[in-house]
Amino acid sequence: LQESLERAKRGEGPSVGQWLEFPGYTLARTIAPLGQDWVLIDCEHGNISDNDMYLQVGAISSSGCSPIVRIAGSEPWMMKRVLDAGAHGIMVPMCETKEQAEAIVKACKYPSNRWAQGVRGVGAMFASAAFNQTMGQYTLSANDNVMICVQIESRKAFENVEEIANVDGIDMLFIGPNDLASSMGYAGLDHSKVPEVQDATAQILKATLDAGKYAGHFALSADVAAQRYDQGFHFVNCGADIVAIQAWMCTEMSKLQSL
Ligand code: 3PY
Repeated sequence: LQESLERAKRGEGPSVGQWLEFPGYTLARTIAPLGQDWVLIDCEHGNISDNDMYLQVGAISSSGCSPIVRIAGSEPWMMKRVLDAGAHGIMVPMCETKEQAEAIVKACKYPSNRWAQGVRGVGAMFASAAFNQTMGQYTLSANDNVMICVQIESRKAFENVEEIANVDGIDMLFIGPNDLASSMGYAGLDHSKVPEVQDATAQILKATLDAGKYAGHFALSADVAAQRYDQGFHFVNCGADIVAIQAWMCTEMSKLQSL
């Protein structure tokens, strides 16, 4: 994950991922070796339980790909579960203030000199395997190795984005364009055609880059992902499992129905 982000920062190609809304070890095992840098397990909107998340994190990491988990809210216990499962990165939705961002960092870091405020509990029995490390190695290095990403996806977050971007320990700001548009009064519309949303997107990107952080943007196709990369975003997905399955099945079915 780290390597792909650095590559993207050098302008040598995006950090690319897949997005899972469905549960299942078998699904994760099938997707993980396809060549992307990471696979995101969506526990916010997907049909993915805590147990499914554990199994998918293991399946993805054992294929040499980075599991990233989006949690449902910003409760510290949710972050603890995901980190202890072995996620290489955590995505927290709806971060709107500097204080929330600081609380997220605190929950994700073990107490140490640099992170004296960290409160993460020690118990990474499963996480170490996901990093190919002993438990001791994992515990010593997790503060530096686990990517912390917050989503900027509301008008309030946009207004506070410079402060959020400058919170120490936040590695990435990721725009959720559907929620951002919705919060600006454009729910359900094509956000890419709404100037107010696109202006906000450009300003969020600038604040993120000015703070030296990684920038991510949600995308439902490789074409959109490529446009976002060209715009300056480092980290992009190229669709989602449910979207791909529905699109492929509809296309194939309609060929037969049109006979
Ligand atoms: C959004 O588009 O709002 C997201 O969070 C992506 O799922």
